[in-house]
Amino acid sequence: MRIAVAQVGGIQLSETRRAVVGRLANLLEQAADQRADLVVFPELTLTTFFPRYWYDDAAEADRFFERSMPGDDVAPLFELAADRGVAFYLGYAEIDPRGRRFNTSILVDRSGRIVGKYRKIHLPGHAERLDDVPAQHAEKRYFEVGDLGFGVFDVDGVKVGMCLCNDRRWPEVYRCLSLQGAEVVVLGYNTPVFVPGWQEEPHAKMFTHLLSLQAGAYQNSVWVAAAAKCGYEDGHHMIGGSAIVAPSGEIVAKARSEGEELIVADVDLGLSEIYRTSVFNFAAHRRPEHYRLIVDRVGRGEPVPVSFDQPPVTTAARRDA
Ligand code: CDT
Repeated sequence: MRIAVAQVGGIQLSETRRAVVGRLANLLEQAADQRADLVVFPELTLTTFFPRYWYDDAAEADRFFERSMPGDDVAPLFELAADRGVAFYLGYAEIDPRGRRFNTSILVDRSGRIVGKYRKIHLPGHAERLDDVPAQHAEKRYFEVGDLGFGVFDVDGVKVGMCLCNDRRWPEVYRCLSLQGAEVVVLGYNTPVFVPGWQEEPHAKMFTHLLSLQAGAYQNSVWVAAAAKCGYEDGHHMIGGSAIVAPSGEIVAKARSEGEELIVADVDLGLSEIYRTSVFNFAAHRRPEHYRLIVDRVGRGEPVPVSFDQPPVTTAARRDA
């Protein structure tokens, strides 16, 4: 499978959906010209990263959401993908028929059919308005926690798992996907340099982003393809670093800029076997009976007592006595 990651530069508040889709179509054309099978677009690809703004009436943010997929503005992207025979992953804000709001991604196959959906589970940030900060990170206000779990879907015979942005930092995500046989994990992200309460040094943001992708890939014998929306959005800076990572944990392609950029890699699915059949042969080596805490406990707590045989203490003083 040849994968293209379409990194997208900043989208300004004033930019129309139609203009954004034009930019995405341009990237998809480039990917098709390079005979990519699958193109990965970012999280919330169709608009600016709106959770940085506070709207007293949350419904004011509804203009950033899609009520149908594809709607009129996005349909040309589906048509182009079908025309060029390219599958794609796309992140967007979704209002479902029940009126519930999710941070969502879809997988669309090369015939233009939606074959998979994911709703973001690890929503970072806060639900309350914060004072005296240059930007909010109000994902917990605008979205509900996803209700679809971590799914794996067939794209041209390849098992593809999805997640979104902050999910990439959580080892449980890759594990849930690899336990279902995922061969490739695709994700989009918006990682602002400023997030309220996130004390990490600016230089560490790129490091921990790549570290998460690389660890997830290696420890689960999967390929990981991650697409950033990055650069400046109305003065707010977001990191780039879109990357394709092999099951060895090595980065095989990485964006150099913070703007529109396509990176491409030939994903050799056989490479996973090296790890799946040896050090990470799950069936042979995993010990789930010792992992109970992972599902029983959410936050950090007290150590669980461990009982073990203790040999009698024999100090030099006792021996002499
Ligand atoms: N969009 C998103 O999930 N961004 C987060 C910001 C950091 S929250 C501590 C991310 O993980 O990149």
